[in-house]
Amino acid sequence: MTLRPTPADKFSFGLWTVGWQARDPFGDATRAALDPVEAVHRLAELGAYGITFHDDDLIPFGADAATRDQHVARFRTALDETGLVVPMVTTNLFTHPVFKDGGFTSNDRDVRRYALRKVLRNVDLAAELGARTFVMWGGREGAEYDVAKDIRAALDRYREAVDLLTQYVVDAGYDLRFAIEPKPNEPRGDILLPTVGHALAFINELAHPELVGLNPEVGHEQMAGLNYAHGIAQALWHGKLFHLDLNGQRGIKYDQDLVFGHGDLLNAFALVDLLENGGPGGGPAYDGPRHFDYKPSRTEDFAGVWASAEANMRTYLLLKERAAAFRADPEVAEALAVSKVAELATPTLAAGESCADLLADRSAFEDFDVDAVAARGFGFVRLNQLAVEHLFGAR
Ligand code: 3MF
Ligand code: MG
Ligand code: MG
Repeated sequence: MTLRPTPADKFSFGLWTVGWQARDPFGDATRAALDPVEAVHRLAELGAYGITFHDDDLIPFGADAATRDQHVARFRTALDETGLVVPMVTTNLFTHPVFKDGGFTSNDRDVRRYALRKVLRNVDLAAELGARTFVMWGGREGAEYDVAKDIRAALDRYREAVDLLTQYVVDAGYDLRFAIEPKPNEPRGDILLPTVGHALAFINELAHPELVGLNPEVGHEQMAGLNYAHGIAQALWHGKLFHLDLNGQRGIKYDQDLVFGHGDLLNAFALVDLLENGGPGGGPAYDGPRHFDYKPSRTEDFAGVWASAEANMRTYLLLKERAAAFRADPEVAEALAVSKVAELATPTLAAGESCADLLADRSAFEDFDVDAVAARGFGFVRLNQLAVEHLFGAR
């Protein structure tokens, strides 16, 4: 087993992750600013394949055109030197105070128009750098006070914004799709499109639903008490897993952004098993970037930043190796059969069988031995223990 990541593993990081200066609501920064060029070089050395950014991570907010071009040019040079790619770009519509009531859904129409202009400019940059996914995390699209936000009007404005952006991409001929990143709260008291399910339903109401999918984040679903691996499975089922944000979260509390696997490790195991082995014929179910959106903890110096970046990738590779061992174990195969896991893929009615046929089938009801079947155990605990033991490396 090699735990040395290579570009073939498709690991990517946000500039804002390793570049986080660790300012929090209670304390000042504990680290100096990180030059994006250095981030590119260090991540490439560690074996990552991609780097992603918000416009403001790369180009300081409000920079003039010449300064903007300089920042982009330096960054491009670093990409060329290292071979790192930019699979995804996103827009910061949350830091500047002008966005305090949101971007696309601010009550103030002038702010909404400004937000659209900021995103449109960034869409051009994304296309220029060859990104295929444009993430939209609406962190400030929400409210603290129920009476202060007309939620139906806000959803109308959200849809108006996404429809305008998808039409822009179609008209420009860009090979770019949008991915909505749900989050239940933080920084707003309540954020619009709080979970994978809400976002999936919203996409159905759009003018170009085929251009819009999801970027689900581990911690965001877990902050709502939801099962991330289940959310990812449903996103895959809808054909909407365009991108994903991997990190760690321990329970329903503030957004922790821990290293991937440093939260619910068993769910991370199930997730990697799904991504790597859940596709047709047991291959990968997802071939996009394995993108880490974590924060090197505030306690860490720069050595700790790079150690934590590496930890995300090592954990992923370890889980991938453990999931392969789980799938290859004959005792697991036997336990899966006892648990009838594969039987769920068999349609409940036979091919060509009608509802009338089902009604006429006495074995399905009149002669069905309810008590005998009810008494049968499924053996799920034994199966899960096998997963735990593989996760420990005990098998
Ligand atoms: C916040 C997030 C965001 C998004 C980012 C990408 C700052 O909890 O996860 O990170 O991932 O805006 O669009
Ligand atoms: Mg997050
Ligand atoms: Mg994120």
